[in-house]
Amino acid sequence: TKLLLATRNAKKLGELRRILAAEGIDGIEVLGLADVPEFPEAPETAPDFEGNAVAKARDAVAATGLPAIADDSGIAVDALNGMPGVLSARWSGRHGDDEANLDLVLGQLGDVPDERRGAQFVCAAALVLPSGEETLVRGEWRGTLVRARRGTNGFGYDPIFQPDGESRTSAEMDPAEKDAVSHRGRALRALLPALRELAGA
Ligand code: ITT
Repeated sequence: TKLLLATRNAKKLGELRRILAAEGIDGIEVLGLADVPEFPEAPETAPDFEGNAVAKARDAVAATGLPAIADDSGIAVDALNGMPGVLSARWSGRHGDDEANLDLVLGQLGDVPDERRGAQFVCAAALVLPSGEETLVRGEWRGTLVRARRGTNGFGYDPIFQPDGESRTSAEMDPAEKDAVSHRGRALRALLPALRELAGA
């Protein structure tokens, strides 16, 4: 069985592949968008992560005929009323410019005190099958935003996100450590029953 990971974000694709590989689902060949003919990018217009994840996965299935997983994710900052949220990838106005997006959030937070620097990563993941069957899951990861970048692992907002109970940022954690507790790891592991069913089908 083939399974398409429908993301144009290379770092996100890497994490999705790694998380699935760690779970060792036999009988599923995992593909990225580079392995299928090009198709236009679905506009992300839903007000929530779930709506965007389902829309991206449905588009990928419609374009390729393959089962697909899409992930819509981002960081919701308490002191910014949950923003940038679904706009995390393009908060600065430049889609995928992690540095500019992170700088803008840090600037907007200013010197808000530590106790009001709470934030959570959110990942909605949708598995859509050519039959139309859909499974939608969500993972969250709470922490606080530190004042200056630390670490070089991960991507996006990882250098300023310090998970609750951690003294390191998620960019200072080993990839496998991040996957074990991250929003994306949690969401993908919630898809495992549906994926095992797909593998056995
Ligand atoms: P696709 O829609 O093609 O998958 P995208 O990068 O546009 O790629 P999203 O709209 O879901 O994807 O935006 C996700 C953004 O949220 C991402 O660009 C990061 O800025 C942030 N983000 C999500 N997960 C993250 C993580 O694990 N660590 C750091 N930042 C993360």
